[in-house]
Amino acid sequence: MSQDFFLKYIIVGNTSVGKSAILHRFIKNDFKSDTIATVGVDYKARNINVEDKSIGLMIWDTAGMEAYRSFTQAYYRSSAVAIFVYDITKKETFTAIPGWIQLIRQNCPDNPHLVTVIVGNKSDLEQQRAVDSTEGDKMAKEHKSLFFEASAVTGDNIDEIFEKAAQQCFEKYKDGDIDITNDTFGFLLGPRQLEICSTGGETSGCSC
Ligand SMILES: Nc1nc2c(ncn2[C@@H]2O[C@H](COP(=O)(O)OP(=O)(O)OP(=O)(O)O)[C@@H](O)[C@H]2O)c(=O)[nH]1
Ligand SMILES: [Mg+2]
Repeated sequence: MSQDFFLKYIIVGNTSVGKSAILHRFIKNDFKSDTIATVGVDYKARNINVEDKSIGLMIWDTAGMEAYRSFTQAYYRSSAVAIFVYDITKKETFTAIPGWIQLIRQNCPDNPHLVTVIVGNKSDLEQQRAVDSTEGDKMAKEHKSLFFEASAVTGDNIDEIFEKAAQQCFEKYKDGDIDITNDTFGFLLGPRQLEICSTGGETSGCSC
């Protein structure tokens, strides 16, 4: 399949909040209960459609374990979207989110248009809930982030996390906020758009 655009996503948050399970659900529409902690980083890709465009999502899943922190930071740069995950049953994973946001912003200083999403995962464990959804919503508003409660087990809201973020990126692009020639925005032209640009055809939304 030929994409119009590529977007770079990064997923961060404390260990065991379910980052890899969320990505596995998004890519395979499946849940694996026997996952092991991510070592360093993992990478996966999937195409989605936004309006009439085909967008290739390039998604980096990082290890939450402190020991890998200096290694994973190298992957934060040039992201279009940062997804911050906490576990609704573990308060400390939620209070850690502002620190994660600060860390990502420090590493993407040249991208004021970074799209951020806060995700409260494990919404299937309602009986063990330790973070109210209104707290998550409030934090997201404070950080101008999208907010979802989701579950990698049931699949609830998983596609929405990735799709809404892509839609927001595309809106910024259409508004002229994204310089496509500057890779710090995490937004690249795909083969289909490159072809259109080079043949001088329809250039709607194209900045070349
Ligand atoms: N009940 C429930 N368990 C989940 C969910 N998502 C993940 N888990 C479980 O939580 C544990 C940790 O999941 P991972 O996806 O490995 O967590 P991670 O955030 O990638 O952890 P690191 O790679 O160490 O940073 C595993 O036992 C998963 O089966 C969910 O939505 N609901
Ligand atoms: Mg992981």
